[in-house]
Formats: sequence, structure tokens, C-alpha cells
Amino acid sequence: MNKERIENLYKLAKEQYAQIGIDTDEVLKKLDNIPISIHCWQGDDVRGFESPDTELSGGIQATGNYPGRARTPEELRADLEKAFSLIPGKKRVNLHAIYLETNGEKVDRDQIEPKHFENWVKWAKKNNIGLDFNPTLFSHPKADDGLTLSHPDENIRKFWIEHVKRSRKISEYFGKELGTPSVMNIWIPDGFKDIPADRLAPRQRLKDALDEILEEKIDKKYHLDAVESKVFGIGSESYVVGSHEFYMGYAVKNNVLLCLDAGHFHPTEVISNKISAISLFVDEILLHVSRPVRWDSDHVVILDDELLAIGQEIIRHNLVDRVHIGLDFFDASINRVAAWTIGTRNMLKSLMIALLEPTDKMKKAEEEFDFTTRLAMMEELKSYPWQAVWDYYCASKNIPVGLDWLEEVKKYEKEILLNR
Ligand code: RNT
Ligand code: ZN
Repeated sequence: MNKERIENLYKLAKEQYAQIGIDTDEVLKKLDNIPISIHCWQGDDVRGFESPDTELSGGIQATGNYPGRARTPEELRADLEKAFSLIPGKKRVNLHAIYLETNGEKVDRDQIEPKHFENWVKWAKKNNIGLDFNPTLFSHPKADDGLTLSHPDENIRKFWIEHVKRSRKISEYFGKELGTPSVMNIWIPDGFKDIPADRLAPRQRLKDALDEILEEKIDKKYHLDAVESKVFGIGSESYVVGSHEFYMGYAVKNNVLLCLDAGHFHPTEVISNKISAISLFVDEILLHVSRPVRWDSDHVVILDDELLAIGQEIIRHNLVDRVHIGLDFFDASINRVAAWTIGTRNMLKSLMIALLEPTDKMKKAEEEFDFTTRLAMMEELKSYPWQAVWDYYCASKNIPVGLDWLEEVKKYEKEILLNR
């Protein structure tokens, strides 16, 4: 794309935004500092590196068989680096315990250690990014009953408790090495396909297991605990142990982060409307920005109304430092580097569009019960020239502008991905 044209269009946009009191240069400075945690699992359909034939379980699914899935840590890191080159701004990478590296040694989940993630840390340092972490309580024989931390068998519970405790140490290690706290999110698949006779006992066991896991205090400078609820999963249609009420109560009482996944609520329920409410009761929030299509399908996030609303809720209430933005989608039917690129660029666009909004003016209209002005402003803003600001931002960071990134992905696909 023509540099002069981008600059001219930016100049015009800058003038137009200045008329409503917005300094676009300031907006881009702010945007450039908001980290997005890119989930590694889009790159390999949530398989990890424990063994080449691990089957994904826990009621989540990556559908599609697009060629080029990363099969090794080296391939996954190379693919992530390709995506980084197409995405402006500050990035983090979100890992799961199954992405460990053991040099061929069999290391079960209750044996994982920081050393199994040394390569990731080295790589993160080289790329100047932070890391986040997740214990993996699925895709394992000890999760085959559909229950883990809430399992009635004490031995199984103990195994998973040990796994999560060790995961916290790995997360702490990330934080210490990289100088930025690692957010460790606990999601478990536990639930029942059919109507339970006892909804309480598994929840009691989960609560006790979490209490035990969190017993050791870890400095928040290095590590933050988060818990993620769900409304249903494949195989847990009738009952999920870790429901929203369960984890909201747990997070408030124990002052841990509450993770809101966009696909984990009833179809007409949106997480954007939960952020402000929860912000009054917990210090920090983790988002799993995803796109449910009729179910928790984890489609690539698009710039739809809900994504725009999520951006607005973070920006309008000044929650940038208290809301950790993580992505959580896995589509195996399209190029995986493109999936990361599209989803992450959209997340950034939503934040930028929110930053370009004259929020004070809209809040003032609202306070004065001038709902006419409020609606009129919101509608006008939709066609403001934010795209010129976005293009300028990408160009200024040497990131492909517009659809130019797609050519890069196609080239990478031809040269690298199709040869796998
Ligand atoms: C599952 C949860 C969970 C996972 C990842 C892989 O429904 O959303 O966050 O998607 O941990
Ligand atoms: Zn999630």
C-alpha cells in the first residue's frame, strides 16, 4: 500500500477526530500498550506435545482439517512468530501444560516442572513477550470419567490437585523470568451429561480442591490465579460443576481473577455486560475472547457488536490495567496463522475504536437524560474514519496494511505449511 496515501488519509482522519476532542496520536500510543494474550492452541488444534496421538477431550472440539498444523514446538513457535509479524502492538502468549518439552521422556501431568518450559521462556525473552499459563485437565486418561478436581475418587482428585499446584509454580517461574505476571487460568471440564442426583457434592469437592491448590501464596508480581466457568459442554450438557455462580462466588471470596469466556454463557447472554458489574467485586478479570456460533464453538473472533462492546467496556471504564485480554478460539478449517491474525487484529481494532470515542460527551448526554444525543452520537461514530487510523498504525509499526497480510500468509503456507 502506498505510504503517502496512508499518511494523507490519516491526516484527514486526525482532523475529523480532533473536532470531537480525540487525539488520534494519543489513542495509538495507548493502544500500543495494551497486551493481548495470544493462545498457542489455535496453532495445533489444542493437541500439545505430550504424544502425537493424544486425542482432545473435555467436551471441546477443533473441527476441520486444514493442512499445516504445527506438530512440534519449533513449528508452533515459528507459526506464532509469523503471526506476530502481521499483528501490531504488545503481545503475550498463552500456553497450556500440554505444550511442555521433555526430550522424549514421558512426564505425567503430576510431574511437570518449570524446566519443561525453558525453551518457551528463552523464546519469550527473545521475542520480548510475556507468557500466561493453564493447567490442562483434559485429554488425559484420568479425565475420562468427565470429572477431575471434583472426582469422587480421592486419588484422581489428588493427581489433578498436584498438577494444578505444579502449574502454579511454572506460572510463577514465567513471571520471575519475564518480569511480568503470568495469568494462570483454571478451567476444568467436570460435569454430567444427564441430570445429576447430587449437584452439591461435586461442587463441594471442587471448592475444597481449589482451597488446597491456592493454599500456597504466590507473589502477585509473578503469578495470578484465575478461574473459568462454563454453562455446558459436550458431555456435560445437564450439569457443569464449575458454573458461573460457583466461580463468581469463589473469585469474590478468595480474591482471584474471574475468567469470562464469551462462549460460556446462554446464547443471548454477553460477557461485555458482565465486566462492569464484576469489576466492583474482584480486583482483576481475565477475558477469553471467543465467538460462539449457536454453541461454544470457538470460532475466530470477528469485529461484531459484541467484540466492539467488549472493547468499549474495557476502555470506557478505564479497566485496561485490571482486565487481562486473552483470546480463546480454535478453528481447524482455515489457515491457522490467518486465524490468529484475523482474531487478534480484530481485538485490537475493537479497543482502538473504543479509544476513538468521545466517551465523556456521551456520558454527559446520558447524565442529562439527553438520550437523543447519546443515540445520535453512537450511530454517527460507527462511520467515522477509524480505518485510516488503523492503517496508519499498522504502517507505522511496519505491519502489513489492509489485506496485505494475507499475501504473507499465503506465501508462508506455500513455502512452509504445505510441506509439513
Ligand atoms: C473450554 C475453555 C478453555 C479452553 C482452553 C483450551 O471451554 O474455554 O478455556 O478453551 O483452555
Ligand atoms: Zn476459555
